[in-house]
Amino acid sequence: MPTDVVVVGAGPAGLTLANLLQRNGIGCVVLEARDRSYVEERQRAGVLDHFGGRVFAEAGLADQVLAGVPTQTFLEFRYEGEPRLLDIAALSDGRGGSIVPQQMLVRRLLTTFLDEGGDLRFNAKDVELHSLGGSPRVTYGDVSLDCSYVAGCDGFHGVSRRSIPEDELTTYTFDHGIGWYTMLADASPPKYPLMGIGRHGFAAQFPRGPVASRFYLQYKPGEEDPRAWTDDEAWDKLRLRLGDPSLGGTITDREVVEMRSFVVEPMAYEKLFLAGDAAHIITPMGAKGMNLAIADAYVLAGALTSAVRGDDTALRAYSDVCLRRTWDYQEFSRWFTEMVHDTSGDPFQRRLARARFDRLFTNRAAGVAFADMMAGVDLVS
Ligand code: RFL
Repeated sequence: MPTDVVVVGAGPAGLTLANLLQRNGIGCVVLEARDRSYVEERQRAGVLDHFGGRVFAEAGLADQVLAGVPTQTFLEFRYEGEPRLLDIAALSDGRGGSIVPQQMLVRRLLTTFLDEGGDLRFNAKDVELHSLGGSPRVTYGDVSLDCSYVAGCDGFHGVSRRSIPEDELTTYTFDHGIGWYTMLADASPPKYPLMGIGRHGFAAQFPRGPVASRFYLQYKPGEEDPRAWTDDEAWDKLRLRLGDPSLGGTITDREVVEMRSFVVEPMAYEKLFLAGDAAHIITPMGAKGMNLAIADAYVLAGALTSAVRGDDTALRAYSDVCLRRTWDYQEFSRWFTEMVHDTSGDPFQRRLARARFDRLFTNRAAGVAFADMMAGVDLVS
């Protein structure tokens, strides 16, 4: 039996799309390369912005997805240890985000989709896309699925983007020249997402559920190797940069994060549409990676629904609409990165970054513009 849409990948993009299509009565099959426990346990992002929350509320999924999650109101910065609170909710007319660990969001979306009769196939190995310009067919193992459209939601390393002829795509990449080392720890979460800025380098502590925190430490690529740091050394750096001598706990996961950005244009080829990390990677500054994936899925769900019902106008505009938001967020993330990292070591640049930071607290319009980007932008309306 042919289906309307084959969704490749069951991360935030694929699962958001699948749930929205299912709610709209559009047939879809989700193919996921990994097993269920891997997908449900992969810990990454932690903030759902206000726009992302609205996507689920509009679809009638608020109870399933957002129940019991705390609202993000303040951001705390410590500049050379001195605390400054930015009231994101007040500066954005109450459009605060929610603290939602990515694995919790994924688990809830997955359960909702399956409980409502969704077709999700784990361990779908060696997915291949065929006849994208005609009647698309997706194969894995000895299974073959005919469909009208394919949604490539399989992340940066997935098969979807690689199925597009190279000369059809323009790729933009940017290396931010900074190293980030991230650790998950059994350590009480901070009251508010916390960032330390100063001459010793950037550090951050973000809540990841009631008893865990994700930490970030800036390092100098080429000069330092954080993988050689002992946990005690990492804690010393975190205590210094975050101005909190009481920090400590068991580190359960360590990872080097590539501080790079990537965008591919267009986000569509024939009947294949890319969403989320398959089309763009953004640095974690500003917490927009998962939110961009959800925003793409929201636009794509509406466009595919109209196309299946006979009007493909929105589908033809899909890539342009999503790229506008993508570049807007890339610019914000870069701007934020420059403000909180001492990348150049140049004293003049450091003073510029300080001026940019101070303006958020002394100039309401600057604070409002920042909070607006944190809340997420609905470029469609
Ligand atoms: P995902 O989450 O990578 O999901 C893709 C899914 O596709 C599957 N897959 C395939 N399935 C079938 N066939 C294939 N050939 C396949 N190849 C892959 C994979 O198994 C997977 O299940 O992409 P998606 O849905 O686009 O979601 C994107 C987000 O996951 C990502 O942007 C964020 O996690 C980025 N990110 C952060 N974003 C934020 O908004 N705030 C943060 O604080 C934040 N912190 C982070 C992050 C990413 C991190 N890492 C590890 C890259 C922290 C880290 C450490």
